Amino acid sequence: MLGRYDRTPDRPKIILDGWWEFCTDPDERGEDAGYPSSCPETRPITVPGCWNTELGMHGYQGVAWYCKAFESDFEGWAKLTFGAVADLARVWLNGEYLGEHEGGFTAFSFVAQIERGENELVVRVDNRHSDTTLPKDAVDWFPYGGISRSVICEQVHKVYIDCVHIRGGIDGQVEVRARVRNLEAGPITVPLALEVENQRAARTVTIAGQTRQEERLSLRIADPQLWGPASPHLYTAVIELGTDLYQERFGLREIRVEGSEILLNGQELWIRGVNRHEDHPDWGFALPAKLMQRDIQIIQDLHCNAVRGSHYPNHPTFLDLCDEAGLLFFAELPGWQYSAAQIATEPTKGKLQRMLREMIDEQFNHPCIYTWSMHNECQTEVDVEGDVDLSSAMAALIGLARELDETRLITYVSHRYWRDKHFHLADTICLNQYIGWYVEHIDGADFGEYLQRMAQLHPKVPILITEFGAGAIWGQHSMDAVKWSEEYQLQQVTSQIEAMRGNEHVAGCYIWQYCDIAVHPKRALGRPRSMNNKGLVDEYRRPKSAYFAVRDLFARIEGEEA
Ligand code: ADA
Repeated sequence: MLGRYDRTPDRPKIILDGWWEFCTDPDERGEDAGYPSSCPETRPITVPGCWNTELGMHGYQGVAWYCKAFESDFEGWAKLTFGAVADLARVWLNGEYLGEHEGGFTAFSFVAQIERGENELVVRVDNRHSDTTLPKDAVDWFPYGGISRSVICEQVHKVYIDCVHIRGGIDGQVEVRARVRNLEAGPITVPLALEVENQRAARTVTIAGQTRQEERLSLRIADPQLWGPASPHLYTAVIELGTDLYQERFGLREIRVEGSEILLNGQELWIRGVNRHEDHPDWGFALPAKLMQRDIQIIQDLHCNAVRGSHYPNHPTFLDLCDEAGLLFFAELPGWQYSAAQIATEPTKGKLQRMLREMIDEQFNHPCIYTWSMHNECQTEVDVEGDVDLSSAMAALIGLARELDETRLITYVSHRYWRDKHFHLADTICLNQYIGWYVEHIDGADFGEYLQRMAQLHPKVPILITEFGAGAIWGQHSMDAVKWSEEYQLQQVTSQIEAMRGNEHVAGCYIWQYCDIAVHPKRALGRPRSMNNKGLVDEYRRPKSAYFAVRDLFARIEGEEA
């Protein structure tokens, strides 16, 4: 399933997870030769999954083919949704080319005619990266390839609900914006209705032939129960368009900043967070739901109230679980260490904008998401240099985010401290720093002085330390707390949290990172075990000493904030 519940329970559907036929295509012959049916050797592989976790496939960066034969007991229009394919996907249904999608962390779909009886779905996947892909090559996580999230084929009527965005205010006011679609040639008039908790709004709509249009409906919930970490109340909206039904959960909550504070439902919030990659040695990006649930349990045991989905749009099931757990979520695009030129020029400029639209479209209704982050550690100390006008490009990207979603904070993450030229565009100042790990000082400043200097420069904006930490190899102990020992990590993380608590301009932090992760093969030499070892738990979720110290510290801070 794509999430914790079925958004379209009335639509007949075929879940295409499970066994597919698979072959690699290192010389890229497949498109001309008609892979995978003509491929000399195919083998079974499971979807969702990442091929790099198959034996002997660890380092494979290239093209591979997937094929699934499946039976349908319905025919006609069907919506074929891929939860995510890493990274470039080309799709054929019964020999007909449906199109392509680039970007390994957002869902995409095609509406096509399906046959009653036997059908065949073929997907060509390419997980190579370069300077013009999003993310770029050689990032600090493993570039897994494959159909990494669920695939679903569902029957749709000639008019159906394509996408729903729900805005829920703390006064109980609910507005639903539904994108509705008519697949027929001529216009169709149908009833549209919204129901939440016995409140109902309805009217008829006319949708022109072969178009998509947005329709709005609103109502007010009496005696509103707000969504927040202490009590994550969720409502369900049921939207009906003719005979099509769409249900979606949402929350009533408000997030805003006031001076150097972040306010959730009018109350000051101090973020106790971790950065989390979707990674596990056995699963790659394709974590099973059970493991996502366990991660949430561990993160809650740490007394966190927030997770940063570093560095890409996360799995919808994980977001559903955060909604239920009351864990705030920091959602981000994978523009990781892009140069100013990459942000400001095509094709990467357009790719950031397209993925931003996809991420917001798909994830809009999760109350857990309180902020959208445009990118991480890019060359943001530049404004305009020659042909590169980073200022205009950043203003345009952030402007687009605000236009798509005026209900959340918009930001980006920087490691350029006082040299950064774009903080005025963001609602929060998000800083990554590794004083005490990669460097001892920044321009002569120790960590406390660094915080003071940032606060003096930006006294009226909340500061979040979005990354800080130290590498520790699980089980490595040292009397002298040397680097790579659990003791060093414990000291580093806890002392920096204490320093942040001592500065009233800091609105919280995200420890780098939740669990140890595999790194890109090109980075392996600088990373013992070919892993980024800054996790509070290792890759199998075994706790290090810092885990217990952070748990105590976050529990204390939670108490101070209550
Ligand atoms: C960066 C980056 C992370 C990770 C981290 C580290 O700040 O944002 O993705 O690479 O450093 O461990 O060095």
